[in-house]
Amino acid sequence: MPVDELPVRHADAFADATRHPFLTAVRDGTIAPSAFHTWLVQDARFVADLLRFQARLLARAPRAAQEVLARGALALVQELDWFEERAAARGLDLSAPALPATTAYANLLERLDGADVPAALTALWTIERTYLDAWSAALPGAPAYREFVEHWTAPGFGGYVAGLAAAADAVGGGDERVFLEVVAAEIAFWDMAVATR
Ligand code: MP5
Repeated sequence: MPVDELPVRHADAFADATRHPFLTAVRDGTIAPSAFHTWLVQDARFVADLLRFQARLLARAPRAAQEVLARGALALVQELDWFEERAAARGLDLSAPALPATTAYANLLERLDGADVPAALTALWTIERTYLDAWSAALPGAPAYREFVEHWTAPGFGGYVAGLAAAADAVGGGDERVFLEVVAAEIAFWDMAVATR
């Protein structure tokens, strides 16, 4: 099925990943700074893990998917710079150890390295689509966190997610099991940030 049907078909799970209390609190400015900092440090680790997954996917992707994946990989490299700047501005140590949800998500990505290309593209699209919708729910964002909300709600990001959808659909993506696994990992990631306040 087209990947865009997956969040419709699994609306409750998708809502849990995209309407999380973490995001409401970022919108309202009531997020505990320690919870936000936990998220930031762990998300920087996640992005490094995602870059590894995406580079491997690029290496085995069909010709038509190469450009969107290569552009996305460069965006991840630049995002790692951005995380380093944001962490430095807040005095955060990005070398802090991975928490269990981050490790579990990294393990899922490693497993998806071994999945077929349609499944892996569906996973990548799900990763990005959940972030697009999740941060959109936090708009406009409390001033202290606005740069993060703007980062994942910029028009260019929506265009990237649409490009990934086209790439996944072109190879017959839309694997429901993979979608639900990624959505569960996203929920656990938000839960982790809030739980470690
Ligand atoms: C993304 C992210 C989006 N940064 N963190 C999690 C836990 N899920 C999805 O990926 P990107 O590449 O930062 O847009």
